[in-house]
Amino acid sequence: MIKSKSIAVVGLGYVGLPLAILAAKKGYDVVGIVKNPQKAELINKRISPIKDEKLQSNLERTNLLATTNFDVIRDASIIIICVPTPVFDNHMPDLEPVISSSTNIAKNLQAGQTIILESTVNPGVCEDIVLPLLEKKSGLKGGRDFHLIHCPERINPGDPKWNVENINRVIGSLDKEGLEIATEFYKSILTSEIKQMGSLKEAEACKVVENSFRDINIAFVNELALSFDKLGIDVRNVIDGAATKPFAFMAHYPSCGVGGHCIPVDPYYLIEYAKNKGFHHDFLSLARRINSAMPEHTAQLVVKGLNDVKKSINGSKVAVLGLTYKANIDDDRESPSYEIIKHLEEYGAEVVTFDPYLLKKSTQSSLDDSLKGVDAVVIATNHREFIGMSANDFSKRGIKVIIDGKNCLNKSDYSKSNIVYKGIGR
Ligand code: SAJ
Repeated sequence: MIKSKSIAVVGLGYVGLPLAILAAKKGYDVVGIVKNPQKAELINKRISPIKDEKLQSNLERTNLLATTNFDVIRDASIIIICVPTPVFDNHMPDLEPVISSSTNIAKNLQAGQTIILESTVNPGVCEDIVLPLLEKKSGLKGGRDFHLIHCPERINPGDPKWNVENINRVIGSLDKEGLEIATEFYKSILTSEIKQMGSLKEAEACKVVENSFRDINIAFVNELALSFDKLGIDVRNVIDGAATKPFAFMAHYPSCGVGGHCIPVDPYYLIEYAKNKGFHHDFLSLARRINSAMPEHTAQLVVKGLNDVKKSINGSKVAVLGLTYKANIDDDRESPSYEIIKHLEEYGAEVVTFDPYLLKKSTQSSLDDSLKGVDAVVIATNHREFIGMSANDFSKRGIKVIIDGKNCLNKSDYSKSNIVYKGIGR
């Protein structure tokens, strides 16, 4: 049984804030712990640090409090860790946020409390890293004095259908009572299904498997795109054709790269952990190599496109439209756009950028300004503001080359114009 209605959420980002607000809406007394005092102040003033209308309106209607002080967890019956788990440049998992949160929690841990880790980690992190930290710093015994749970987050930024309340969840636990407590908690705030896993490791493995599945499927169609470019076949049409098969096919689409804090990151958690245990994930590693090479492939398409109109990339001006990693959101973590820009500048191009969801990082303040005097345009993110752009929108500005990094433009409109159009595999 849950001991009281008081909950603490460590980390109020894309994962923690929606969860904290939902628990508060469902009648829990929720306190959020953040590193940044300005962020705490914003939330306490009922201002969401994440641009999301629903989140903002829900925050205004709850009693969620934010603080930078870990002492508050002493009064919580359930403490949920929702901190980021990035990877270093060498693709090794960076567990520092999980380790420092666990250490701060351990200093305040009370007998009878339940700790839930929602952050994405490789199998083994809960038992081999978090549990020893909690026990050592608190002097308490996991499974006896406190419960340790893993319930991997499945937040999907910007998704109009799936949200923190209706996405099914899996739960793994160190002990049976903990599993029941966590199940009771999630059932009290979610409308979705809750699946109890056989162990912490099984729950940890679910998340990295889900996202590795997506990464390899994207790599599959990215390789098809490179092949079909040579074969003169439109890969997008073929995928749409294959997708008419009502079973045993799941459409994924090639693009200029795989960004975000999940898909390009999570496979490395499994790759590195398995490597330490003596198994090499050749297939997952190959998928990562294919997807990581797409930004350079896209930059090469710009070179070829300019070459088709007898221009050199060196000294040309190129507009990269879109800096975020996916459409209609303001998140640019691991965005392929930055890799594309890096390659173009290495080739000697002058690059200007515009992203209506990330004006502060754009070099130009408007779409019109970003297209002035450019020789080529790369659509790097399929924002709603870009996908309807016609060939005339570009040709009237004297732009001769369009690289459609998300295959989101109407290709037939361009093939009738004197613009060189190149998509990814089409
Ligand atoms: N991408 C492709 N081709 C595709 C799908 C995606 O190139 O067919 C690219 C996107 O452009 C983006 C990256 O991959 O750069 C990631 O896209 P994503 O749609 O997977 O978006 P994410 O990173 O927000 O992934 C989340 C994940 N959710 C969780 O981890 C809880 C993922 O598991 C979901 O499958 C995904 O949302 C989703 O389906 O939208």
